Amino acid sequence: MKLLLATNNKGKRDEIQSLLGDLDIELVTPADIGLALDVAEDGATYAENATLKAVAFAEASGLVSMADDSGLEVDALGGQPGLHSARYSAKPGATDTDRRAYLLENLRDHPRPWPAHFHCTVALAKPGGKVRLAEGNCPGEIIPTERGNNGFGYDPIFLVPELGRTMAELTMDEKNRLSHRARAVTAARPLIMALLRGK
Ligand code: ITT
Repeated sequence: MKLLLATNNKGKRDEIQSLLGDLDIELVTPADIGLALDVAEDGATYAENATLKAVAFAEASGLVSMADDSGLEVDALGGQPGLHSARYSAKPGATDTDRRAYLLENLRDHPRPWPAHFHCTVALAKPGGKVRLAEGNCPGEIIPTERGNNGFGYDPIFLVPELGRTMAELTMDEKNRLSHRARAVTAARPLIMALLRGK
């Protein structure tokens, strides 16, 4: 039984591989099967974008595929960058570092604290079949100075209040105990097994 991890983001892929590593299935990446696919994420919701990615990868590979659409929602910015988290920047070719700097620039005139949460929706698609969804959230707070070198994206400026550490100061195992992605993928586990068993 094979599950294709339908993402081009290495940070996400590593986390999902660790979260599902104990299941009795083979996790394959697009690179493993020589598949390069860049899906236009023009849906209006996380669920729509996750579905677009999962279906495109499932149809291109013939494998049951799992995609993740996720984002950071900052209260003071009315939920931005949200769906646009991966592309949130004023300049083309921006890196994760540029996007964190841009977010902090936009927050500068707002009084602290800056509550925020990460959201993740995962979509599971079987070629020619129906799509199943699961979701997870993780609350926290944006801080003005980067801390930690682990993780990816906005992790260095996302504080997990109960631990007093940023996501980038957590090991992957620690992040995988509480993150939005961990919650969504954990909720998806029975759906994955049912789909792979043809149910
Ligand atoms: P794929 O579409 O190929 O999966 P992507 O990075 O484009 O990769 P998204 O469209 O779902 O994925 O964008 C999610 C963005 O939200 C991601 O690039 C980060 O900037 C941010 N993000 C999501 N989860 C995160 C996490 O766990 N830690 C830090 N930032 C995260």
